[in-house]
Amino acid sequence: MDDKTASKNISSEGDKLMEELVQTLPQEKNWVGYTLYQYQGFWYPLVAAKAIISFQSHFKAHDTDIFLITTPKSGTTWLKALIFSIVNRKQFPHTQSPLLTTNPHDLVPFIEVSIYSKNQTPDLENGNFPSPRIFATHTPYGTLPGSILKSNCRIVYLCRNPLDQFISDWLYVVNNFPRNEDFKPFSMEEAFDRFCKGTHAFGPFWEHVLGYWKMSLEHPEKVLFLKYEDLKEDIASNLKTLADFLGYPFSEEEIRQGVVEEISKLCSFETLKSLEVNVSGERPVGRLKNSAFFRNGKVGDWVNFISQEMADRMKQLSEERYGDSGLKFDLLDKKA
Ligand code: PAP
Repeated sequence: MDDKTASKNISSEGDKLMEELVQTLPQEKNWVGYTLYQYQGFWYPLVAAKAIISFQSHFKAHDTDIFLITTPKSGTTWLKALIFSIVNRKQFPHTQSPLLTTNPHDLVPFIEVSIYSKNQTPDLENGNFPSPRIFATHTPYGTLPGSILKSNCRIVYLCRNPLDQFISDWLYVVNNFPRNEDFKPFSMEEAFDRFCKGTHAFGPFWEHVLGYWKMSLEHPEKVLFLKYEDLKEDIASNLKTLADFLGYPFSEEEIRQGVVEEISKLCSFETLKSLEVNVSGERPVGRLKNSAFFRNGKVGDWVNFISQEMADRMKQLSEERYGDSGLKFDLLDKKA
């Protein structure tokens, strides 16, 4: 047997063992009937479960790595664009930015979608990823590989109020993914109930957010905790905070020249949504349109979908779960 065939056999043996392992995990259905698997307290679609177990077992962090970690639908696409622009601004002035022709997900890869989905031990060294390596993931804090926690790499965490996140995720799933034909899909109310109980992809929401919130308080030099609503309210000052945290601060000269405003504008919802690549482009796998990542980008859109009764339930849950942790989301009443 030659080396190539041997390594192929080892890798398919590894895949078989991984599949067997995942099938022993607790299972639930997602909103359109696909199976979610529970690993270390959180629920994942099959591909993500396998990828995250491989990531946790094999990933070796560099001190210069940047991890962009989010709850789904909290503005990952936006943050990918912002971080890419901050780090690469000397190489690509805003008029020549790759963002003008490339979707942010193709510039900053997802650990669970692009890196570990096909290969349990991808080669992330040897110049395959220029330094600093920038990766995105929805992995919860307690499941991160030990080498990320031990290294000096930086983590930027982004989350969003749970009502807007739920609506964004619900619409993304029902509008973009084929239904499992043997399954009667959940109504929005049933899906909401599951979200509140924590059985949704990368849930429970509460524990995901709390894990990174606590780490950002204990290790502010390692974890920067951001909220979508705060970025929306004041992108310029958050962009400066982000650049300082990552070790790429804006100079006085850059600030005078308006570089912060240029990056804010380039990465804004309005600019990215209207670029040709994001209007008509598609993801490399799964026939998902790039436009699926740009819906309306507003704070408080939940009022158009969710009853006051459901919102009250979420508010009460937030108070119970976050207690005196200092973490709070402003969930205004519908009439406000
Ligand atoms: P992902 O977790 O699947 O990667 P993610 O990018 O986190 O998705 O979330 C998409 C949400 O961010 C969408 O919210 P909406 O459904 O409430 O509209 C999307 O519109 C919003 N979004 C995408 N890009 C931007 C941006 N540049 N500025 C503000 N919001 C954005």
